[in-house]
Amino acid sequence: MALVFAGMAKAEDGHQLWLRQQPINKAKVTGPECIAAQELRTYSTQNVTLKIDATMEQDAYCIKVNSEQGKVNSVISAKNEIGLLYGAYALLRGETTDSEPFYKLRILNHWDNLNGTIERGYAGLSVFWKGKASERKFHGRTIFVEDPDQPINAELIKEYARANASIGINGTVLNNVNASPKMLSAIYINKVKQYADILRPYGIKVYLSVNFASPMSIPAKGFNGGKPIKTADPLNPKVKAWWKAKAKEIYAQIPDFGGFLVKANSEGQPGPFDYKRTHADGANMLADAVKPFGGIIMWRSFVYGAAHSGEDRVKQAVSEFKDLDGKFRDNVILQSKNGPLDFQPREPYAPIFDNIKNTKQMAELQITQEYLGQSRHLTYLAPMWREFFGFVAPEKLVGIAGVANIGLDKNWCGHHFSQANWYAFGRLAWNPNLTSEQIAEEWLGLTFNASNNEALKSMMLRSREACVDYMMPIGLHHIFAFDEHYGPEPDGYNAHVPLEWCPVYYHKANNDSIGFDRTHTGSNATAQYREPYCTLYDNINTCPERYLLWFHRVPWSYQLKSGRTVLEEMDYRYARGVKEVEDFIRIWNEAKPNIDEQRWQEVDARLQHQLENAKEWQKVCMNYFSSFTKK
Ligand code: GCW
Repeated sequence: MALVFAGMAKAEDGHQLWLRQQPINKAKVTGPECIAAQELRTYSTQNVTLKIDATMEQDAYCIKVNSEQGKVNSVISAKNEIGLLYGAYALLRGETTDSEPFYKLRILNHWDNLNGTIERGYAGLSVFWKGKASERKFHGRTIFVEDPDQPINAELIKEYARANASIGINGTVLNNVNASPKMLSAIYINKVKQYADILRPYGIKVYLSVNFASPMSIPAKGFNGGKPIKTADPLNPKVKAWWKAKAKEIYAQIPDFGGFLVKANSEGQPGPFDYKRTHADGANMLADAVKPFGGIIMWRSFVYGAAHSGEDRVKQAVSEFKDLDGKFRDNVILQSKNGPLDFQPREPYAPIFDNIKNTKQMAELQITQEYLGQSRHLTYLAPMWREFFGFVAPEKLVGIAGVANIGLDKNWCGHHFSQANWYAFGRLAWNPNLTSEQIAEEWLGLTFNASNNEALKSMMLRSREACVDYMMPIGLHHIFAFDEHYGPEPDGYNAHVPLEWCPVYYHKANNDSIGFDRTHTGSNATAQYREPYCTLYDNINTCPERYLLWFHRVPWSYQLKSGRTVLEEMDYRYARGVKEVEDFIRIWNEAKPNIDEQRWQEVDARLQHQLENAKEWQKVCMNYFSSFTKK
């Protein structure tokens, strides 16, 4: 018989995320019977009274801890059961303060396809959509097709709901922004309703990404005899009527449906521009359709290659949207990525946040580490998001969206430490003023019982900067291998794809110089920034060196503040990045006695891989860039 010793680390596979408490089942909980009560009864070490206080703000909670004669009795008050639930999770985390969320909209964006695959997903297939393997193959690879007959996995979605509620996330977009029109077909709306029913008690609303041309291929209930129509022109009365009928059809099943997220006229997606209409025409038409039901439209500004094709890509969002500012309905929110290009390890902030003043805005952060080592590198993203909030005041925004890193992998995120990014996203959406350090400490405590392990915390806090160093230091950007966005390909050029997808377009290295001149002598992207940044970035002497090659083109002989030339500085930074990963491995080794076996091994294997990758980046990039100076 196997002996189990008290206190021996139990095997863990990470599926519990940061919710690893063992049931205690001793607490007395009084007040309304709800999920908060169940959670506290199961996991709390103290007795708790739950109180509804209708005067409180939505989602806010108030915790009072009373200790009498060695017995702890807490009181949690909130406006409704959802607020109580947030309070319950806070109490279970050991918080004893009052709190209310900074943002009303704290939304995950899943780039999940109906066939079960996930665009930029690195943790297995979709938790929402299941496909089946088709008989056809593409270059030897299995192709998945939709299979709406597959039942949903209600248990897993309940776990998903609980995890999100525990960090305050209150909305989720269930499908890819590169949206299939089929998402809006009756059979899938029915599935969305099933998800909404599971998520509702956890305070999570569902939203959908929509394909702007949906009216051309999908019927809307009670409209046009069940036939699609021939256009998606937003000013066409039939199109307006189609979307109104579709909204009615959705809300009949999901009365608290959140609304639509739209990627239009970007990377091949249809949109209003196809009919010579503006983004405002498109967004407002949809806004009118969901308005009677309280819905919103999140319209993405990630648009390039449409009306301003050919212009420096980082300028195009402002060019497309600036003149439309103030022309959107009040239930439209413009959703923009934190940087002007595309979720690079480091970008300056996106100047669209400066240029749009009379339209509601949301930031889109990417939790899935598309360009930061995916689920194979340990890269803690809170410092990157906090950096963004240093430029774009949280008050400027009405909400935060995060591109999810969740899949069917046992531990949800592929890398155990990628869970920290999901966690950090939720915590920052609740309170963007929390520090990266606080969040790391909290997460380490809950996930590894290691809240006061300074070394692990420092590893997390240094990891994003290390990634910048070993991938693309001093303002280099987008020098990734085509499509996978994983390894290095600084010489990447392909005549068959848009130039804006090619690494050489971004660094422009030749025998004399390197960098993209985005100052007034070049593309003048600096002019899109508010002061003092406009002047600061435009002038090479004041431009922070972390953005040097993003904004400036310099000769190879250019000396940085360190006294090193550009190439020497690169050499120094790539090496520094590699050394950092070596140090992470050392730290992880030292933590071994305190970490359960399986998770330790899995993280260790990934760290070894990360080190190999970092060395590869160093080698490939240094070989390539030094070749110019040797000619
Ligand atoms: O980051 C790029 C990705 C695409 C993505 C696109 C977008 C969903 O490489 O995969 O498509 O951005 O954000 O729309």
